[in-house]
Amino acid sequence: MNPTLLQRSPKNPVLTAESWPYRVNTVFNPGATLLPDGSTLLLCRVEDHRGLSHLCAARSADGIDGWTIDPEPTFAPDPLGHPEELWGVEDPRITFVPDLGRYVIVYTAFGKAGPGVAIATTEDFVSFDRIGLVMQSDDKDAALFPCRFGGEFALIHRPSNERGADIWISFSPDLQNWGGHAVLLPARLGAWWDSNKVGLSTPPILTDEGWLVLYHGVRRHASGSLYRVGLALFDAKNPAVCLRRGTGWVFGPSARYEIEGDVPYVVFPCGVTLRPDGDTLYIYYGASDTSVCLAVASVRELLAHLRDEGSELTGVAGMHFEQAILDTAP
Ligand code: BMA
Repeated sequence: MNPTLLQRSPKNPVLTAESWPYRVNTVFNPGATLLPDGSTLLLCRVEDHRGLSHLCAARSADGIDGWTIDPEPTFAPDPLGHPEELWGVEDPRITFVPDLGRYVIVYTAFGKAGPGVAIATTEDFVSFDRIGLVMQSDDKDAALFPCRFGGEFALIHRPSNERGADIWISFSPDLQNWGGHAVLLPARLGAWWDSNKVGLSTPPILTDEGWLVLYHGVRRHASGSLYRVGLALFDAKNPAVCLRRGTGWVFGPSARYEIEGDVPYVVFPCGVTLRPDGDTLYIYYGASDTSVCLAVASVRELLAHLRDEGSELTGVAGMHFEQAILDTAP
């Protein structure tokens, strides 16, 4: 792991339960976006003392400190209108879609059937239009691409079952009806850091070399699970094509706030903003399912790292599945 690729902010954790204007248990896994005035909005997952989550917005001029937090939940579960949200809404990813002139929020809706993927849209983070559940359970870790491909929207998500949990891509003409499902990035096997379970971290980032994707890999061990972050690159015009996949993880729990908390040894990015220099990324992550933290990275350096130590992958998602695993073996 290259320790310099993602630099922890000295202000970490940037937001905690103590920052909140009302009583909460934990705040973590925030979606992020830049607003038209250049300020940063985080849509944080807030867990209350029942254990149920809602979303609450925090705004900051520089994306680092001076946060103003909504005085009450910004986006609360609607269990009557949307029973799939009975036990809460979690882990939002935000994509601004210029075509729609709206922010599209993709989140986990947790209901009796299990966690599924739901979509809501907003112009202002004050009023929201729900599209509702788009991927049935078990499915989570989803985000929308900001543009269409051949006229269709594309969604990354992570269905899971007893056989494992791989990252998939699906397409839709209208954000409601989804098809063209294909595996995008399979979990590796055996002892790998990303064996058994992988999931999208932040929404994909468009670079000169393609879509840069941060994803989390989970390694299960005797006393729990270890959540770390790795990189992959996908074709700019056809995001179902994986161009490169990193070998090792680039970020993992080591700071005190990442190894102590409600769920220790978890770093879980859901939000990213590209700073005005066009290279610096502010990556917002949940630490130990307890606080909101910030890590700073350079797109140029992440791409160079993928070139140096990643393996080249060819083939459309869902094809060459076994080959992809062999290709990435050491
Ligand atoms: C995942 C998600 C995340 C959580 C992580 C670690 O499955 O539920 O919300 O941060 O587990 O607990």
